[in-house]
Amino acid sequence: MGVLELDYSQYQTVYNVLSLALASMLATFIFLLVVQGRVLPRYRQALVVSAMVCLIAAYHYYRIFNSFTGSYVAVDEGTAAAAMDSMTYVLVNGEGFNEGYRYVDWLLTVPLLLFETIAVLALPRAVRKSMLLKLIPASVLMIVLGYPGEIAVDNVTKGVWGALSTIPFLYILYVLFVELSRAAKDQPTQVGKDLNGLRWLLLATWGVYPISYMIPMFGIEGADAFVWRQVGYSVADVLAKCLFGLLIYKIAREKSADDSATFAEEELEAAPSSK
Ligand code: RET
Repeated sequence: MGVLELDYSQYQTVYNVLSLALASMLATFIFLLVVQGRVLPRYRQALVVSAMVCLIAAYHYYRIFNSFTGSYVAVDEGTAAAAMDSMTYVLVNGEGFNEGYRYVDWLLTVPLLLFETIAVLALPRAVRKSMLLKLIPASVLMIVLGYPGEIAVDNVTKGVWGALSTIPFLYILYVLFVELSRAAKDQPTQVGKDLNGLRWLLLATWGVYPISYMIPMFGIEGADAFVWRQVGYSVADVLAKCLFGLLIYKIAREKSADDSATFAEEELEAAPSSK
């Protein structure tokens, strides 16, 4: 889909933000793989899953980027060929800009993000299982219900699907903020602190998605709405995947140091004296 025409700065904004997201995903993917050895084995699965999320996203950003550059061509309407502001980019016939890649990406990465959140807390097996059985189906439902509204052109259809998708979204927040707190009550205080950090980052970044989705409903129209949506989704993706992955790594390291005195000594204490 996409809009029919973008001006020079609108085109550049989308182009650059997609490129930034692709670079961030690739770099975080490599980082999370390289640091595997710097946490105890029991926390490595969370890091592997987080790296997978970044790789899946990098692939999709590559596809989104190509879809974008393939669907808009530059037309110079001015007399001076060098004048950038006379340049417009028009949507060419063909497949068009494919918004679906984002939803395919989320369908895979959102359940994985929830999995890594639960995994790094190292809760008892039964608690882990019961949380995931609630969170994962709800996250799939949230994405599937959001898609028809994303591709809809009128605001009423968008609103209806958006509202339906918000129900599982609120349920996920309820499970993370209420049920998970109850389940983690008997855990060491550090788990409680980690959990708090993770879910506030999660709420702050996940909240950007429905806001970006609703941009056309705020009266922003046409190309501006398109550009803001791409910027919103891409920035939110970088925070929800890369920054979140780095926080998972930080927590995994702290927990490793708490769990094992040898690890703490080798990884934390030995570092300054080895200089
Ligand atoms: C939609 C539709 C409108 C209502 C809501 C939505 C929520 C989307 C979210 C997406 C999160 C994606 C993540 C991706 C990172 O990998 C589908 C936009 C509530 C919360 C975290």
